[in-house]
Amino acid sequence: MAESSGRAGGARRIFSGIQPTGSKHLGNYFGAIRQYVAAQEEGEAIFCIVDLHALTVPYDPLRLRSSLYDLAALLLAAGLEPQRCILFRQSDVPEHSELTWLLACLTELGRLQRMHQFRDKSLTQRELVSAGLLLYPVLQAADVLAYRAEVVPVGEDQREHLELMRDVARRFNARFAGGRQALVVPEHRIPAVGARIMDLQEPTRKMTTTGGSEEGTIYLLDCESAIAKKVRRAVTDSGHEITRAPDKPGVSNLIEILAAARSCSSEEIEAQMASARGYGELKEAVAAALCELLEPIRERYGPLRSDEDALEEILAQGAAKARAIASETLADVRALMGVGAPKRRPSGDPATVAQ
Ligand code: AQP
Repeated sequence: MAESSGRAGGARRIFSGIQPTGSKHLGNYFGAIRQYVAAQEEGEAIFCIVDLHALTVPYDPLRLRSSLYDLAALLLAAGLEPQRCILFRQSDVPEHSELTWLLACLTELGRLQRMHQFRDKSLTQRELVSAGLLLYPVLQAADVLAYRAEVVPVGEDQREHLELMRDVARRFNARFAGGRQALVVPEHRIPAVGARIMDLQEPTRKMTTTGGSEEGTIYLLDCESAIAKKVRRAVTDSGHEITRAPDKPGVSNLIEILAAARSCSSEEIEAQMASARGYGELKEAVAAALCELLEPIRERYGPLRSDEDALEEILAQGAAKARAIASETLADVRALMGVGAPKRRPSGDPATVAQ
């Protein structure tokens, strides 16, 4: 049975998924996309545009297709390189859906009902609250476990889902594999800075694709003047000291954003800003750093987005490579769970079932 320990060269496998919903924002970039780009240096990097997850909230089928291309082009513009990673569309690899069902049969209903994301979204969603929304974390577990990935780069909001997937993998291994790591129990990787970027207008809630304010959300493709305007209008707090504190969520968020943009710690930003004349200077520094960071992504995006055939080709090649890995895991999972015809050794001895 293929397991991560037997991987050629011992390279770590890194996997993450991202939804093709709406326009991607600064939180997605610092929490996830930037980590994806760095992961290409480190090991076998696999990234999935999770269109099946996007069906769990109200959506328009035509818009979904075009958002998928938007996101594929954005990921490439941000630095993913098809020669150095596998980039694919979730629905092109049917093993994700099959594994979801198999793992759903190992997941407690009550735990899914208590998940924060399910509770929040089912309360605010005006249209159908589907069983798909409840099963969202199981599909996410299937995404990662199908690749026996060791590391999952995500933002802070995904911590609870990662814990569930780890527990599902452990339960599978205990119940069906005699405690062996037939499914790898993955580690999450949450960045030290930028793991939870907050809305600029409501700095006590996270920057988000759905339900956030337009003015409080910096999109990765915002032009320089839009970035400057949003940062200038960001809600700050009373006082004038540029330090983080629980009663200063607005300033704390701006410090965190600047630290993430400059790839340093928030303490360093506080030290650099110690002699600043006030919040205006902090905002100027944030706007300048974001414009510098995002300009090259915006420039690369246009030409990439305009060639949908090329994007399809990249996704198709990625899906073929992804499927080769996921189908091996599925064959093992099916065999261990007693599903389908028994796997037989190629020697032809019909009495011997391979596991
Ligand atoms: N505010 C954030 N700060 C840091 N990381 C964040 N992420 C999301 N928001 C923040 C991380 O981005 C990755 C992709 O998340 P997704 O696939 O859920 O995409 P999304 O729908 O665009 O994410 P949102 O904004 O959180 O949308 P909602 O809440 O509307 O569904 C993940 O790794 C996530 O942690």
